[in-house]
Formats: sequence, C-alpha cells, structure tokens
Amino acid sequence: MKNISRRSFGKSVAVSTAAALSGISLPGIALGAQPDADHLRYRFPKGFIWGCATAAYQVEGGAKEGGRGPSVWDTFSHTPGKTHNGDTGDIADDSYHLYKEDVQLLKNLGVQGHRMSISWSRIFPEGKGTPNPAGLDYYSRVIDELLANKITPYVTLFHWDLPDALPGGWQNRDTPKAFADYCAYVTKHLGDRVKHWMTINEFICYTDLGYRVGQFAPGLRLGPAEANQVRHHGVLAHGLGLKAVRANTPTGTQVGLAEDAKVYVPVMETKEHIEAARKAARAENGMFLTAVMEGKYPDSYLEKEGANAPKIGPGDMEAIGGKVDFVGLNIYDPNFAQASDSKWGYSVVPMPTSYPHMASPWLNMGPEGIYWGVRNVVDLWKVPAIYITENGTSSDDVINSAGRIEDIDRVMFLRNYLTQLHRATAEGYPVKGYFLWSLLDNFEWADGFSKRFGLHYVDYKTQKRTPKLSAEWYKQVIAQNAVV
Ligand code: GBH
Repeated sequence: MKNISRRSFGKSVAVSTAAALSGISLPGIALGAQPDADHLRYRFPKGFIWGCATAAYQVEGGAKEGGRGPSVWDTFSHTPGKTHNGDTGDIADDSYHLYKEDVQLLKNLGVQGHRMSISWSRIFPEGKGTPNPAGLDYYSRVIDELLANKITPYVTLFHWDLPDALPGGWQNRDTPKAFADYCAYVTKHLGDRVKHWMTINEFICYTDLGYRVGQFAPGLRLGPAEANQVRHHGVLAHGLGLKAVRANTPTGTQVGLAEDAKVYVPVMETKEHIEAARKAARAENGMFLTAVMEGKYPDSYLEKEGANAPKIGPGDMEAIGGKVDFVGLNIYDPNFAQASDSKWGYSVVPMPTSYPHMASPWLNMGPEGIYWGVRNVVDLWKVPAIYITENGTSSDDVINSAGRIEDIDRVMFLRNYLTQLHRATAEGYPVKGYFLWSLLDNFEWADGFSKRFGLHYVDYKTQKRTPKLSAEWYKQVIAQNAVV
C-alpha cells in the first residue's frame, strides 16, 4: 500500500475505498444502503484522460491512395493462407475517407484523447528517401479534425506496418535508422499540434511474431540467434526514434511507447508472491521493456540466450535506455507467478485449460492484470506516468431484432478491468489515462475481420457504424469519471 500522501486526488474517495476494502462503516453512513452514493463510487482522479485507440492499417483502408507505398502487412495479408478468410486491410473501415465521421463517434463518447497511429509508408512510400506530401497532409487533416473537436491526439509512430520496400525489414540494422529519420520528419511537421508521441506499439508483435513464429507479417521463421537480433533492432528503433522525436519537438512534448509487457499477477497477495511477480515481470520482459527501462539486458535474458544473445553495436544500449516521459501499457491477458527457490526467485504458473477466455481464444480474462501490470512497472522502475494505451476485448457481437448489439460480455470485461485500474489510482500509482481498444471493429491482423473489438459495430459491406451497448456504457464512464 502506498503512503496516503502519494494519493493524487480527493481524500474522501481514498477514505471510502479503504473503508469499503476493510468492511468498516463510516460514522452516519450505512455501507451498502446507498449503492450509488457518490462516496462509494470507483471514481478516477480529476483530469484523468479517457480515450479510444486505433491503428492505421486496421482502420484506414485507402491502401493505394494518396501515394501510399505497400507495407509488410499488405504483402502478408495478400499472401494466400496468411489471414482468416484471406482478409486484407485494403478497405478495412475506410477511415481514410470516413475520418470525420469517426471523430464524431469519439466526440459523442465524450473522450478527452484519441490514440491513433501513422502509416510509415504513407509518409515514405519506400520507407526512406523522398517523402510523400499527400501522406503527411492526410494526418495533418485528421489531427486538425480531432483538435477542432477538443480531442487530444496521442500518436503512435509505428504500429507494425513496416514499409515493404526496406531491404531485409527488421533483420537489417539500417531499419532502426530509417525509422528514426521517419520519426524526425513526422514530428517536425506535426509536433506543433501533437504533444504526446509513442515510438512503437508492442515489440513482440513485429519481432517474434513476424520473424520467429511467422504468424504475423512478414511471416518468417528464423532461428534463435537471428530472431534475437530482430528483437534488438526492434528496441533500437524505439531508442533512435525517441532521440529523433526529442530533437524535433518543442519542450514539454511527452514521448513514450506502447508495450504489451507480459503481466504477472501474484498467486496471492503475500510478500513473497508479490516479490516473485515483480521479479517475473523484470525477467520475462528482459528483451523488451526491461532493456528500455534499464538500458541493458538483464542477466536472466543474456544467460538464457547464451551464444544466441543479440550483437550490440556501440551506443545501442544508451539509445535504447533513453529516458521516456511515460510508459504506455497495452493490457489484455494475465500471467500468474509464484515464489520459488529457482535461480531467479519465481516460477510462472501454467494456465489451466479451464481458465476463462473471451471470444479470441488467447484473451484470457484477468482484471487483476491491469492493476499488477501498472504496479510492477512503477515499483520496478519508478516511471513518472503510465497510460493504459490499450485494453478491450473481442466479443461475438450480433445485431438483435431491435437493431441493438447488447455486448454484455464486453461490458463485464471492461467493468472488471476498470475496477482494478481504479485500485491502482486509489493507491497513488500515476496512471494518467486509459485508451479503450477499440473505437471500431477493424482488421484484426491474422484474424482478419472475424474478431470484433469495437465499441461500434461495423458493417463492412456498407461501412455503417452502430454503437454497441458498450459504447453507451463507456460514455457514462467518461461522463461520470467513474466505473458505472
Ligand atoms: C493488440 O495486441 C494490438 O496492439 C492491436 O493492434 C490488436 O488489434 C489488439 O491487441 C487486439 O488483439 O494468436 O494466440 O498467437 C495485443 C497483443 C499479441 C495479443 C499477439 C494476441 C496473438 C495471440 N497481442 N497475440 S495467438
């Protein structure tokens, strides 16, 4: 538990939370008698940023418009057998044309922020060299539209859509440098209006899943030494990108990343297991977030990889460990850790086959993961600010005879995660905002359009957007700044 002086908001909520947790009553208040009474709400700190998240390739479409060059995801999704049903992002939600409509959906929800990404190959169709002014112009218009509607843009520079023209992709040490040049160009031109930048989204998805497992673009299955080198180039891109953003934006600009760090929940909240979960978080994220936070790979990672450990160039680790202003966490499924007398002091508990999951089979339900995800990162590295840059779920949404999508499983999921996130804010952990994945159903990578994560249902034949029950629910959360 944090010291009360660290709490960043009104005392009354802190007191009532403590009271609710310990089961004692406050004078004159019969707990339980007024379930909606203000003092019992899971209310978030004043100024908390609520938003939604999207990513370029998943929503934009317009794949060949405005001078855009192909990305590895265009090529991969057009390769037979790589995505569900052969689905591609050629059209997706057509947000390339419908972005004004989408900003109105955001406005109707009442969000303060919106997380979006920029397609590198719209800006540099060949990945480097001559920029494409029409690409920059598109994002300039999107950002102006958000700002005109009083929505703060939070922009990710890379959400997996690597320009296909870059030779060797992430296997090539020049790709992180090309990324830094792209970051410099974009932030120089949009940094007057965008004050929050994320270099990358989720290291594992464009390194391991693309180059080791092969289920994501570009679909390779490299051996361990080569795949570890790809990981290294992945984190190096973040580091060089961070430097480039800093060099090209005004003071006060906030720069971070969005990482799906593996989350470890202690099997029970006792000192030894809490410590074990923290050790697991540091060791199991050793190749990615730990390297970024500490500017070095932890011994546990180097020892495990042995001769396959990455080759590190001069200055690499210093760049990788550059100070970030915030850490963005994409929180979905949990892992569980317990104390053990193994070398590194923890063991990961295998998930029972009966563990409950959502519509995506990998999406195990674990609300405590959002609390422990935040807590482990802050306790390990004392980061000044955390954003939940993604959280949400797929659901087997259907339109009923009344024309409604009553996605109570999504509401259940979100309500439980937000209650656990509230615990983190109540204990003083510096969580500044929450971006729900996602505004719209969209191209869910290898799952194509078969999995729906949106607050708005998209009819892909007509591009009609229909708010689900979860959209109405989220609108209330935002309006009341509390779990509803
Ligand atoms: C996020 O990844 C992404 O940032 C976002 O683009 C995506 O749409 C969203 O989640 C929902 O998936 O098929 O069993 O091998 C979350 C982390 C990592 C979770 C890859 C799914 C594949 C699991 N993702 N993982 S499996």
